[in-house]
Amino acid sequence: MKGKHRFETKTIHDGYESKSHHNSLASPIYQTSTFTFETAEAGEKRFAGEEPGYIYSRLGNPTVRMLEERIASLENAEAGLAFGSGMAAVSAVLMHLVKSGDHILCSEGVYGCTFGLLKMIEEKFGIEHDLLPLDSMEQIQQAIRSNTKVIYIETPINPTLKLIDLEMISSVAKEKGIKVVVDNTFSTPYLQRPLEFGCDIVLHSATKYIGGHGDVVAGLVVSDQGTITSIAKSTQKDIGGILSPFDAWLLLRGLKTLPIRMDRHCANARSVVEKLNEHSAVTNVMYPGQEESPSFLIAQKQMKSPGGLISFEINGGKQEAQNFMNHLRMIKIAVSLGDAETLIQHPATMTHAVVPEEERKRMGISESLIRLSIGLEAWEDIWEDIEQALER
Ligand code: LCS
Repeated sequence: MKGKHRFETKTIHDGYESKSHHNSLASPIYQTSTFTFETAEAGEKRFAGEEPGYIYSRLGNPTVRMLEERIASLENAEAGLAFGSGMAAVSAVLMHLVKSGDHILCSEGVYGCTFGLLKMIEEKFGIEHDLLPLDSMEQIQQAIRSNTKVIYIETPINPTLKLIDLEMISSVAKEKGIKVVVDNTFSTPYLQRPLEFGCDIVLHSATKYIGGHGDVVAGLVVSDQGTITSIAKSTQKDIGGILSPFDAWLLLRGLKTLPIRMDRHCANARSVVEKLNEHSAVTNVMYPGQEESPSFLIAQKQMKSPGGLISFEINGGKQEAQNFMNHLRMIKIAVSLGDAETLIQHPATMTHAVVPEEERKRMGISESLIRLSIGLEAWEDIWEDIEQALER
């Protein structure tokens, strides 16, 4: 079934063939840790790769495989791999690509724990990195060293929502034989498919829009078959950050409504952005869908829509930001994003608290910066809640 249909159809059908599962409409959950062999010799053949079939759920599970096939199809990739969290995916990919003495070039601005991981592998294994804006070809060419193995980017960047030109990055990287890894969490394959712009590996915190209901923590990776097989047999198998069959099933279910959910998230965000721009207590609205945004043209080029996240600064500092959040009535104060509920968080003290202050400032994360993950509620209710809290 893979590849035949349009995106909206693929989110529902790809990766699952009901005929092979007693015509069950919903995909079954193979809640098993291991798989039995008819004979000792059959087991030997499976381990040797001479006979197809499952062995042990850390090495592969049918429900998880359905999800891996579906996400690969949606990202237009050859293959996919599922993990127990977004960070398990990020670490397995980086551990696969680099070794001691290598260098990673990274977007100036990444999720706080990705920043923490880069620091940890620098301190423990001597894998160096540079965080740079990556907004011009000359700057990237100058920053590439003889030991640079990976360019790692988020676009949109968490939480400033700056964009990076995927085509530009991949053209520079290709010349030098460097792999480009894109964290596509904020966009999902419905809004942006980095492999189509020449990038090599795409990963997700599937905890967010892909799950979409705030009830699962998961990660996904897609790439060419060789790369995925290699990660599956090395950093996934031996470090072991795998996804459970039930969580894979939740994600298969979540994906079925991804396009309609994303359309609503995006439409709601546009309406709220307009209102935020008009409010006198709001000083700086960060949203790549506005013409005045430095990322506007990149959004037009590589995204179907700029997404459902908005960051903004308000008059004042940390105290004013926290006061505003404390006066919200419907909107929930929580990290994570991409859920049905509108969520709000304060990056400087929450998702990016691990990033040292100086580094945070360079990333554009001020004390008055607030990140909103626009939910699926009526946008008027979202705005009315924000407005009354701003007035207070
Ligand atoms: N990549 C991005 C862009 C993220 O935003 C996150 C989590 C991760 C990777 C890690 O994924 P996880 O292991 O949590 O599934 N971002 C969070 C956030 O912004 N608020 O809470 C978590």
